[in-house]
Amino acid sequence: MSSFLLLFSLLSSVVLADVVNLHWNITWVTAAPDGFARPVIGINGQWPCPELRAKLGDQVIVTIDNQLGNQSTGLHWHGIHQTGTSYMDGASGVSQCPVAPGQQFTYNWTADAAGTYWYHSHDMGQYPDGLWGPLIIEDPNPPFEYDEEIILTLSDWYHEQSADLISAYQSPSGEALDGVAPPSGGALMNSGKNITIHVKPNKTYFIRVICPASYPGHAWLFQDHNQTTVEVDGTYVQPKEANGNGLLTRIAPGQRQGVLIKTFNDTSKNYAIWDTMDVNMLFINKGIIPPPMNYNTNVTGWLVYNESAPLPDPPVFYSLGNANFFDDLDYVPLDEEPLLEPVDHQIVLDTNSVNISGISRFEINNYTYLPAKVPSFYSAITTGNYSSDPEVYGHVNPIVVKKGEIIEIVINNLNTNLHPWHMHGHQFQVLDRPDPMFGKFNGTFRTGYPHAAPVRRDTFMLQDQSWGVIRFKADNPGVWLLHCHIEAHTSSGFVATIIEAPEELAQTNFRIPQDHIDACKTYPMKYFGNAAGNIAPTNLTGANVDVPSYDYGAMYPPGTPPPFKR
Ligand SMILES: *[C@@H]1O[C@H](CO)[C@@H](O)[C@H](O)[C@H]1NC(C)=O
Ligand SMILES: *[C@@H]1O[C@H](CO)[C@@H](O)[C@H](O)[C@H]1NC(C)=O
Ligand SMILES: *[C@@H]1O[C@H](CO)[C@@H](O)[C@H](O)[C@H]1NC(C)=O
Ligand SMILES: *[C@@H]1O[C@H](CO)[C@@H](O)[C@H](O)[C@H]1NC(C)=O
Ligand SMILES: *[C@@H]1O[C@H](CO)[C@@H](O)[C@H](O)[C@H]1NC(C)=O
Ligand SMILES: *[C@@H]1O[C@H](CO)[C@@H](O)[C@H](O)[C@H]1NC(C)=O
Ligand SMILES: *[C@@H]1O[C@H](CO)[C@@H](O)[C@H](O)[C@H]1NC(C)=O
Ligand SMILES: *[C@@H]1O[C@H](CO)[C@@H](O)[C@H](O)[C@H]1NC(C)=O
Ligand SMILES: *[C@@H]1O[C@H](CO)[C@@H](O)[C@H](O)[C@H]1NC(C)=O
Ligand SMILES: *[C@@H]1O[C@H](CO)[C@@H](O)[C@H](O)[C@H]1NC(C)=O
Ligand SMILES: *[C@@H]1O[C@H](CO)[C@@H](O)[C@H](O)[C@H]1NC(C)=O
Ligand SMILES: *[C@@H]1O[C@H](CO)[C@@H](O)[C@H](O)[C@H]1NC(C)=O
Ligand SMILES: [Cu+2]
Repeated sequence: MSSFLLLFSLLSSVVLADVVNLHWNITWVTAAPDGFARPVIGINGQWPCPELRAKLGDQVIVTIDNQLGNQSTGLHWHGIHQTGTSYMDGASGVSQCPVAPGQQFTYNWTADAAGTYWYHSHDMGQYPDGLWGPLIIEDPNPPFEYDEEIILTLSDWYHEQSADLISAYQSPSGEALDGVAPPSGGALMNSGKNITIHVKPNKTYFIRVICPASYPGHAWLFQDHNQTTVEVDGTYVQPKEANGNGLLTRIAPGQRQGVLIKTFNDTSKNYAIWDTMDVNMLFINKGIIPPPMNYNTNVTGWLVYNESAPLPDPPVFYSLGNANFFDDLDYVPLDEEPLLEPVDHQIVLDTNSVNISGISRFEINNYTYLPAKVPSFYSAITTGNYSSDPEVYGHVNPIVVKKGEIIEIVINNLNTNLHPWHMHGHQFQVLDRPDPMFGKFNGTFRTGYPHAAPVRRDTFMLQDQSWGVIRFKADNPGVWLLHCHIEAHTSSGFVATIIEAPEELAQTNFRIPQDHIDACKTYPMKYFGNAAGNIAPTNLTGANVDVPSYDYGAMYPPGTPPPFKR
């Protein structure tokens, strides 16, 4: 591209950028997506929460008003890099203080990468109560053609509230559950059961599939229709086809996948959309006890061509445990970004569940994440020359990386369940991720891995008792979480904190926005100093060192098994 053209396109993007300005009241709403009415968390009196849509280059400004009365809140923009705006990332206790009831708080960030994303609460283990929605950054020039767009969300649903589920999980009987019990309301599609999606004949649909699940992953297909994957987690990939009658496509909690389907010319029939929760993740008690026989992990919806024609049952595609899946490691980014090398810094994380004084937790290299008394980003900008010293961040599993380094992270999963790992602030290359039971990474990749241009995503599923290796370039100074996206596990300390280029953060003249400081004062939580809230960076006296019980409501007294219907 000539410099003239480059200048022209920069100018045109400046001219076309808009401000998307939203005011969201966060409130309790009653909803019954599976027929059972319960309180859920909605926005402006509505549930499901609204879709947020912006154009590439737009400035997104969302003011939230916490009207919940009895819980704090906050919103994370899942997959958005927040380049230069780490403090807008929305992770409570990390990039901001929790927003207390009665408080308002403004997020302001640039929609700098097109793709399929979502937003959700990153406070109190709260998003399974319904506080999430699709987040779409439209591309003015997508690298494929389509006529219309559809959003399809695949999630799980509980009749119990998150606070109670997390209390139950952290009770002495919780660890056997390996997370939380099978969802009581089963799977939902677009936050409902029996949904219909009306389609026109002879059209190409771009379907943005989002998995805002809180526990198991999902697999889905469109009866008789082939689907072609063109995007994963905001990364365009070389088109790859899955045949509707054989291969299933999988999606993990937190992930997104953009697929194209071509509708038939014949409008006499309708077709099922079939989805199942990943049954492998529903085995409890160290992977031994299967979900109850009568437990339906499936949900069905329909592509409707003809409203007068019947809605067919989904075909039975396979006997469970005998399905063929697409391996997401075989998607190739359209930009073919080469494998990042050489590695400047390798980090090895051994991960497992652990019982600490009767409380079920997860640990990373023998440490469970304990919240700091100051959001870690605020510690990075207020500890001066000490900001590169992991000590100052306390018990948050800090990983300090320098600007420009190529970082390799090896995650060894010693646990008997699968875990979807998500990183804020980046999309990482996924180099290798073998089948279950491969043990720990020994320095040797499998034959054929890593690929020359590895798939790049912000969330990847790690198999049980096996390993995964990812790489990224530390080109986005900020404080970013790396955590399992099963919400009960996040709340149980399955979290590390990447402190990226803290020396740069500490040296800017950045000032925390006044409403973010006000959130801290109201909660209350300190907003300067180290993890203990001390000004002397190495004085950690008073920092959190004990595991909190997350006893939000004490619905289940210690020792009592949680009342899940099995
Ligand atoms: C979905 O349809 C099935 C079969 O008709 C029915 O039994 C079930 O009650 C429906 N669920 C909801 C929530 O409408
Ligand atoms: C948000 O809540 C305020 C205060 O109750 C109310 O005045 C306003 O109309 C609400 N906004 C929306 C969009 O519901
Ligand atoms: C918060 O309020 C909701 C809605 O009234 C209620 O259902 C829930 O039990 C309350 N939660 C806590 C932890 O008090
Ligand atoms: C949002 O951020 C942009 C870019 O930094 C800034 O120009 C604008 O003033 C901010 N708007 C608000 C309402 O804070
Ligand atoms: C299908 O659409 C193409 C244009 O996309 C058109 O040429 C063709 O006639 C259409 N066929 C039918 C059966 O509608
Ligand atoms: C789906 O793909 C298979 C294999 O590529 C092909 O044989 C079949 O005709 C395709 N079906 C449709 C409906 O396009
Ligand atoms: C629909 O009809 C057009 C010709 O009009 C043909 O090119 C196309 O392959 C047909 N589509 C399907 C899905 O059969
Ligand atoms: C729609 O379905 C009805 C009932 O099966 C059928 O009578 C009608 O011909 C169909 N319409 C089209 C356009 O195929
Ligand atoms: C769920 O779908 C699978 C695959 O088609 C099937 O084997 C199983 O019987 C279904 N379960 C129920 C309860 O319908
Ligand atoms: C974690 O603890 C185990 C058992 O005490 C020990 O063998 C292992 O080396 C420790 N791991 C790390 C990374 O410190
Ligand atoms: C390393 O692990 C791989 C499987 O991940 C295995 O095939 C290989 O034999 C192991 N090498 C050594 C030296 O243990
Ligand atoms: C360390 O911090 C604690 C708590 O703020 C304070 O009481 C103590 O005096 C400090 N110690 C030193 C040596 O400054
Ligand atoms: Cu997990």
